[in-house]
Amino acid sequence: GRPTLAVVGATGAVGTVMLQILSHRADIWGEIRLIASPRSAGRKLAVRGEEVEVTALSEEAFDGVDVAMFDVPDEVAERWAPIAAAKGTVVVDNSGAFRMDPQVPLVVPEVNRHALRARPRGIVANPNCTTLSMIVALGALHAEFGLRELVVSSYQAVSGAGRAGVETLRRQIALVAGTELGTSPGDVRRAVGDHTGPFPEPVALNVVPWAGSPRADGWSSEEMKVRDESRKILGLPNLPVAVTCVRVPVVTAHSLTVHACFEGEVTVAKAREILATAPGVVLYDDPGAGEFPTPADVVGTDPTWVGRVRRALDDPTALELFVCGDNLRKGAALNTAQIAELVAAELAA
Ligand code: 11C
Repeated sequence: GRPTLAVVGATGAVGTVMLQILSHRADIWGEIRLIASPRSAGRKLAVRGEEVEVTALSEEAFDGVDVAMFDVPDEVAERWAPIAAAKGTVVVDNSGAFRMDPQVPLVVPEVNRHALRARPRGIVANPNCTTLSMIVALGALHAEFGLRELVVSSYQAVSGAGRAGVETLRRQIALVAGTELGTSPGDVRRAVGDHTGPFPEPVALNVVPWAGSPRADGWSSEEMKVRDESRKILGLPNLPVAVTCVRVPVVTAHSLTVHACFEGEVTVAKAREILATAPGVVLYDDPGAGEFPTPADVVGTDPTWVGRVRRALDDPTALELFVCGDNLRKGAALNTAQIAELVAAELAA
């Protein structure tokens, strides 16, 4: 029969998008079981046009499950993914718990699909949404030109921090709307008060150069993830990567500016040809006609959008790009679903 899929963390920001995606993609699954914390058990959620009751996370919840897509906090994944895997379920996990485990492949189907085959722990990891928002475009350029160094800055949407991130931005926008705030030091912070949610500073009328938690020497966890995960996905363990992660007042769709250095000289014409034909990438790049991707247009779409392709003025081996992708779709739920579908195809073969 057709494989059974479990969605673990079905009620979260990413889980909600997972259910939408499962309702729109080719219907390859038999049962789709929805699993969440005991707090959400008993709720009914729509998937494939049917109401499905949410089951509480437990060992028995994985009985007969072939593939499970996890979107839960790191510590929940750390505990429960091995339990599911021990029952024979292939786990596709979107937490940070296993991404850098050498026994766990970190997969982006358009870039390193081959890595999926070796999964001795029965777990496959899905990259962080910021890494995913640029890596499909970079993978295509790397395949042709050979990547040598990366310098990136992110412009991250608040939904990367989950429902709480979105609620925080909406509340702050309501507090500053129609005011003259943003004209003297600290006025936005005073208006927003304690309502900074998961962010260290106000995000409305502001940009915040911080995402995640502190790591050594002033780096953030999010910056380390972009560096470590890019290296692993591209198979370039020593790639020099400099990252600055910044939160911006956007609901959904992460953007990045990219300075990518290659092995030899590059041309914009060749780069455009690669990006225009790469699966999963849309080249939208005609600034003279006002055409470049922005989150307002990219949200809700599947591809990685690329614009502003230029050759560095001072280095004929380097390209500058602006990339933009929906952090909840390709950045999380869609890539997870793509991996789960590849696993299902393998199990059927
Ligand atoms: C954000 N990318 O935008 C983060 C959230 O490792 O999957 C996702 C954290 C992760 O805040």
